[in-house]
Amino acid sequence: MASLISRRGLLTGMALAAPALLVGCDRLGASPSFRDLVLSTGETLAYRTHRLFASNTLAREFDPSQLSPTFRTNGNTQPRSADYRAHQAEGFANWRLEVGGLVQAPRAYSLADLRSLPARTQITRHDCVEGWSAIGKWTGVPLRTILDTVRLRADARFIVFHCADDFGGKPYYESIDLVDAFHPQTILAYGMNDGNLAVGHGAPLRLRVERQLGYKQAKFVMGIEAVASLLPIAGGRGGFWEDDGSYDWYAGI
Ligand SMILES: Nc1nc2c(c(=O)[nH]1)N[C@H]1C(S)=C(S)[C@@H](COP(=O)(O)O)O[C@H]1N2
Ligand SMILES: [Mo]
Repeated sequence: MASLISRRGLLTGMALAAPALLVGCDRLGASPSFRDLVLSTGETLAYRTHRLFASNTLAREFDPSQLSPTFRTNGNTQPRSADYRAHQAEGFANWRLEVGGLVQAPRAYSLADLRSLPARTQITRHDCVEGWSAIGKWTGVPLRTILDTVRLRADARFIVFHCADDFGGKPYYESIDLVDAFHPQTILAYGMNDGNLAVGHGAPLRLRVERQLGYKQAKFVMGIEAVASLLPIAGGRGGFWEDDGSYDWYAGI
């Protein structure tokens, strides 16, 4: 959390101090309503700054020699739902990724379907707010390939990832905006470090959204939903930790 705060402090300082950014600053609402903006979902200063100045940048990719010797697991490592465990026992042969919501052609994908689509592999650094990082190699389907197939409706603004696990009965979920959803490095990963994605790391499928922090990298993804607003979902803040009040919805790095 400390790094998040200092990062926000840095961005705030930058935006307020640099004359070149004053126009952006106005647009960001450095005014009496600034506090409201910062506190409302999706309107943090970091989010606005990223979207104004760096929406298409790529996250750094690394060389295979830089892979971390061990990549720890974090958060839930074994969903306890009977449904998930049944799929796990079958090696996910009958598991399906459900893609729906505000799309014109909802559909379900088996793991074989996903593996048959053009894949992307990337070596990136995962940064957890709890203060650790690891470099891993991820292989999967670009999310935009899926979204181009199901065709978003014009009113879709966010993509929500519904996960198989829960904390105290509250399902884990996450969400991103369409800039990140169509970003070339945003993939649905079924492979890690040249092997199958292990259960501890989110099998059969996890999100990699490489310009954001660890908690956005949803594991055990069962469904993807296009929505117009995050407010009607669970606690209305766009993710499990966001609803909990622990972390911000936008975790750009
Ligand atoms: N479904 C689900 N996704 C999750 C979590 C979780 O508990 N459940 N933890 C998050 C956090 S805080 C981190 S740092 C990463 C950990 O991924 P890893 O277990 O592959 O290291 O997954 C993220 N995605
Ligand atoms: Mo994390």
